[in-house]
Amino acid sequence: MLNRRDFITAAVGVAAAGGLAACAKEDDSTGSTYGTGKGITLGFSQVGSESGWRTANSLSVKQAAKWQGVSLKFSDAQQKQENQISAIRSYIAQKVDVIAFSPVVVTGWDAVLKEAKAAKIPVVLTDRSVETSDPSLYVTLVGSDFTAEGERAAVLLEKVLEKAGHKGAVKIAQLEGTTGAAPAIERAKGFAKVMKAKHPDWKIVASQTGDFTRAGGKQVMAAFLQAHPDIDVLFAHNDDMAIGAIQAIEAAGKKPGKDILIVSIDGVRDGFVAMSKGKINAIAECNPLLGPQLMDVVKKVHAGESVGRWIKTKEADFTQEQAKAALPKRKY
Ligand code: GYE
Repeated sequence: MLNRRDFITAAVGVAAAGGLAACAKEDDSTGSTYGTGKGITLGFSQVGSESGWRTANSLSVKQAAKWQGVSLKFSDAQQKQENQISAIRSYIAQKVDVIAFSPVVVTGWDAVLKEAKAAKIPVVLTDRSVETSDPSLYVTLVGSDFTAEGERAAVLLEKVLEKAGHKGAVKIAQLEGTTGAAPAIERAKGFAKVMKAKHPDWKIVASQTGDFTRAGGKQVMAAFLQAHPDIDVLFAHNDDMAIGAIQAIEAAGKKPGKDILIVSIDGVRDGFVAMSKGKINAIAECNPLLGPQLMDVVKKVHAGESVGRWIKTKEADFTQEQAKAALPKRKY
């Protein structure tokens, strides 16, 4: 049986898929009605430009705002919380109608969110969540279930190990996302949950942040390989870190996807390319195309309509065979 939240999630997923189809037909359309956001000013504070996922996400937000006629004030915080806090403060000072932001880390937002509340400006979280003692400080979160993504990555690893004919203990290196960020915390948690429940013979022998970047992934993986030359598996919290790690693995004279099996999360184009070359073994998708859903929520919130507390994104899993077939149609 579908509960109400599942039903909404499924409906949103279908709507999002429909949006992509419309996008292909109508060029810059995002699947929502043209111009229906006119008169709304949205202040949006983006995390940064750390990954392929983020590039696709920023573009999706900008295109959806343009299509729906929402006047968008956009700023890039370069992965620094203090930059996001000053961007939000400046949106409050400019009296925007709605504020949306993708919080770089989960903690430390209460003060600025209270300022927004005092100014009666609703706040919508997008992509990442926050930890707060007062849930009334934000209206809703539009984004993925990161714990589920971590669990899906572990289930994909089961299949990858089986296909590779790996027997016995599994030594895993984990490249974590930005320390304190919701996707880093929750993806690690989901993966560990499956490990604990089903795989006493899997062991995380090294785990460190690569800050969701290629450079970080490359540098940390090089250090992992020095300290643990017998690593069997890399679990990377995003494709960009996996791609950086692939360079370090090759530089160490090993074959990524064979000597070291790799599972990551996101499903950006370069991740798909690496997968179709056999260098990444499987990817749990995290959909960055949140713009149309975000604008729909912004319009509702502005109109005083109620929205659910968490509007989830629908995602898929991909193996190497599926990557080859999906690559030509990949949008980001
Ligand atoms: O997986 C990663 C990005 O918050 C879901 O942030 C996002 C993550 C994404 O840097 O590539």
